[in-house]
Amino acid sequence: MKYPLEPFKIKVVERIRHTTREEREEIIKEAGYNVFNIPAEKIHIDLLTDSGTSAMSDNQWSGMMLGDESYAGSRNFYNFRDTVKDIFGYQHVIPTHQGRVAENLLFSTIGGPGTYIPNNIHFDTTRANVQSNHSIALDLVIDEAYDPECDHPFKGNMDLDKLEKLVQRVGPDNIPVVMLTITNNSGGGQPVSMQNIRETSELTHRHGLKLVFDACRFAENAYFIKQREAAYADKTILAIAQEMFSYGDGATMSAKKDALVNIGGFLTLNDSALTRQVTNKLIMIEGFPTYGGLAGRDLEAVARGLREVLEEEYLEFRVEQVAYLARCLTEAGVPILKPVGGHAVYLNARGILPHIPSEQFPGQALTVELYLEGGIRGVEIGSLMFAQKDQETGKMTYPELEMVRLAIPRRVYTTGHMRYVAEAIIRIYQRRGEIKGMEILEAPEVLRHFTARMKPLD
Ligand code: P71
Repeated sequence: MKYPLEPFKIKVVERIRHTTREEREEIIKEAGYNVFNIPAEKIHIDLLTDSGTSAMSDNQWSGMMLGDESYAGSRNFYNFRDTVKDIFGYQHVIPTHQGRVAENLLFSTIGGPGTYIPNNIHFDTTRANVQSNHSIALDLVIDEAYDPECDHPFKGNMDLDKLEKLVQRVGPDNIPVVMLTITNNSGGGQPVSMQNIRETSELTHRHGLKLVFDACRFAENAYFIKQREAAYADKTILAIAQEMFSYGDGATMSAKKDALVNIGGFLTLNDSALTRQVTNKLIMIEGFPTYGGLAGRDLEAVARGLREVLEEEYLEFRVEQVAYLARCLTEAGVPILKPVGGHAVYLNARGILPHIPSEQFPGQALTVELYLEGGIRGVEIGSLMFAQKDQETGKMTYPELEMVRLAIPRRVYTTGHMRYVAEAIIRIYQRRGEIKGMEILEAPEVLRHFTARMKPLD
């Protein structure tokens, strides 16, 4: 089995503290069986998210010492802006402190009652920002995305038929923007092909609509295009990224993913009038347009991270490390979402725990077991996160997939850590029949997975 070799060596280390199984039983109970409530020091391998958890390079850290903390016109802003413009190619660059603020600025400006925002699949913060601005959020990904066994190379693709039908049904005037999430996180970190981006762009622009990327993991998407789409095998990642973005009109970005930083984001747009509206809001909620809620040093780290993420050796290891964990699991028969995504392995909780129905949160039950078995923190992406009352009918709807995501932080864990994670999961899989469902004790209506308190069923 190919053993991915880290293309970096370690200059600074961070201690991991061990807990015993008995300690973990106490800790998870106190946390209301919700891993968001566990102090990070009580976690052995933290795969809750790949967001904001990257290890920065010596190059990024040294850039932080060059932070210019001027209120207006910091030199780091210009470096940040020029880097974003070089890769994304849009006219205006609006810094924010994370991705969801870019979403909020966009949807609070263009959304509203009677409007529809299609996406391949909205990520939960995007959906929440769309819905709280009274627009209807629609997921129009290809059907293959919902079949965890289907090995389609570009399972993040937009279904052009569904998009065309939506435009016919509600009319282009009621679709302020078409979104495309690259890679498609909620569908398993699956890429969108260049062909699909091009065709989505053609359809969108034919109706006079705008295409905006949710670009958090754009470099991973570009790497998959290089691997899987013949015409791109010899192109650089930068050239592929530039071509992807050339088909759109803007992007929201959480720099906490593919900009290899711990905090940061931006909105980048071609539309000058929209940019003016958004910038006025930015000043009210984030800060002056040359820092947008970030320190000058943070902007420098983003600029440098955006260059580093385009390095092919980095991306090869990144994708191979995730694939290695997936291979260890599939060889032991553990059902996972196929094909493996760019930033995470998604355990197929419905496949692992077929005896637990959606109303009893199989994904959450598995998440709890991961913590108990190995001190591993994953995140449920299933009924706890996504079950909701249908906006039009009021009926409770459950997501098609019940998954547990093991998101791999960038440049943080070694392949040895991946082996440890695989072994713990395989042990759980061997005793899967004993695992019971969960019930909610208390939870808010929106984004309930963050704060819900649960308990295992007897
Ligand atoms: C992820 C996150 C961060 C997260 C969010 C909610 C619960 C747990 C973890 C954030 C995304 C994302 C996409 C496609 C926008 C955001 C928001 N993902 N779009 O996957 O994946 O970015 O966190 O910087 O606001 O763990 P933000």
